[in-house]
Amino acid sequence: MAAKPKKFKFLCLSWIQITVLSLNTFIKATDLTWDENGYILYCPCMGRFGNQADHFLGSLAFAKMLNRTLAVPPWIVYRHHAPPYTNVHVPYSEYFQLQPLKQYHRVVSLEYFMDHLAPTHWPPGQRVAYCFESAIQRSPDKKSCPMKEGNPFGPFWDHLGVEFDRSVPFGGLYFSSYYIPHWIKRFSPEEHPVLALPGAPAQFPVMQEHVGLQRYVVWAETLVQDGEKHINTLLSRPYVGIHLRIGSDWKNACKLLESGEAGPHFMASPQCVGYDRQTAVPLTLTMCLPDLKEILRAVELWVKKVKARSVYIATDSESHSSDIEKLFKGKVKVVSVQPDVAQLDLYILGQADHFIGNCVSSFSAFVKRERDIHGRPSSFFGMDYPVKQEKKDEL
Ligand code: GFB
Repeated sequence: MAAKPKKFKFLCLSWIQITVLSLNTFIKATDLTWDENGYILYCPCMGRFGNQADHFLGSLAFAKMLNRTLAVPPWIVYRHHAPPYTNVHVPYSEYFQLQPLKQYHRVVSLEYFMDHLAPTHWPPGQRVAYCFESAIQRSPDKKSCPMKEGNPFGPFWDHLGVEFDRSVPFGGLYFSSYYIPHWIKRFSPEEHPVLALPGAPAQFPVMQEHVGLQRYVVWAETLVQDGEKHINTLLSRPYVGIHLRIGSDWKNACKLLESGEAGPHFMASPQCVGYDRQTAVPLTLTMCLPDLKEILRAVELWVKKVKARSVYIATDSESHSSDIEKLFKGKVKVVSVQPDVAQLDLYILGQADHFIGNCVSSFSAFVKRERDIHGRPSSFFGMDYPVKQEKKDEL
């Protein structure tokens, strides 16, 4: 066969190079592709991790209902009692994987949005804030959304380098599915491509139909490794994991129950008393703030039931580990790590053979949801058998 002329070889090579080059540009371009359906940005400005997680599930559902991409915010961690003595903004992907969320809906991390999309599509000068009219009334100038008033609002947007140029108030709209057509009519993506909100577009606690979205919240590999290392080295299975929410802020919160100011639905309590207000069982003070007697009772019950060889205690204050050790006369190993990163406690509780949580705490609620997804049993202090929730379809 005759050898191919040099010119032909050169042409072939150039064609391959051009194809590779344009393929590269294409891949980069899709990475950076702007979603014409618009975006939702929000500050997870209410409460600590458990509260923020509840809000995150609702916000994810809201973004899907509006068919806008959710810019997943970092977690706000309040490190005021330990270095760096300030708010820390932890990227979502440090605790959880971003990819599994995409099975449910389109997401980008807020950091990615700011670095790669905002410079072109949401540049300084065009940054509009959206908030309830009532919020505007609370702002110092009574004209703009109080996006950066106080902590954690100011530090959050400062961390992202965002100043707002204009405000658009809204009234008569809420974040439930009923209002979706109104949202779409009022805020088209053409005119309002980026809806930046001062708080999560969601209810607290998470609505029953969004509880199942927890399945898309999948631990980051490094956290899994760390958690598994702790479980394998410190605990013997079966183990019972318990969450003691008994610190001073919690004692104050539970006082509202004593005074009768709170009904059965108080913070995260629908998770155990039932979501339906008509049929919800009463919420007792013991369920909110178990005393040592109740803690020992419940631990003894479940250790016996599951024939546990160890107990893992996660706590926001004292662990009561010596009381629990005494209860089992040293025959059951009792462990409390009190880690610097609270998520390690959440992981270890999530993996326990049985979990005893605090019904009112959203920190416990995170664990309960994750365990439900994987069919692992949970109970609560003051309630050994939580009310069976009617299964609701998520979107
Ligand atoms: O998670 P969270 O919203 O649950 O807030 P609640 C409680 C925070 O306290 C957690 C720490 O995010 C942790 O930082 N914490 C509580 C724990 N229990 C533990 C534990 O067992 N281990 C570790 N490592 N840390 C709400 C708050 O808390 O309670 C609100 O979000 C408010 O801001 C309200 O304070 C009264 O729903 O329990």
